[in-house]
Amino acid sequence: MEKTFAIIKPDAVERNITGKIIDRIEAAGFRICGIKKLFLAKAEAEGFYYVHKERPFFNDLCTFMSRSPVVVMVLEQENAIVKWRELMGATNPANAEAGTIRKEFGVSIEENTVHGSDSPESAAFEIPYFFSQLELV
Ligand code: 3AN
Repeated sequence: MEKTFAIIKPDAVERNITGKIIDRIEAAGFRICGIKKLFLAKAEAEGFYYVHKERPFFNDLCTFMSRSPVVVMVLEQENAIVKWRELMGATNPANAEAGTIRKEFGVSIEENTVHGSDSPESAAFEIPYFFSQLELV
């Protein structure tokens, strides 16, 4: 069993579609090990996205992620990292495949509704950024 990290981003929480996205996650066979809603301070968003700190969109991305609350989750199943990336779809919703969450709900390349770890190394950083062992059941 593999764990991955997911965020339902501000654009989706603002539109009240959190439940629709969680429904898709559970229907795809993921077990939700941990879930919480929180308000990211901008500095916390910057820490989370530090790998992108040299990218031109870094400041706008961190401003967006701290605009309103997010829902963070740890998801588990076999090959969870790849399977969650497949269910999310491509970074740019315009290029995402039909049936993916970003195709259905994404607003733009920045406001693309969900985040998912892109590798085991990313998951190993991202999960403990938000969850302690005791919060994962
Ligand atoms: P993904 O979320 O698909 O792994 P990354 O890791 O390349 O994509 O980018 C992290 C986040 O940065 C994306 N989810 C998106 O919100 C934002 N982003 C990526 N590329 C751009 C871009 N060209 N312009 C604006 N925002 C971007």
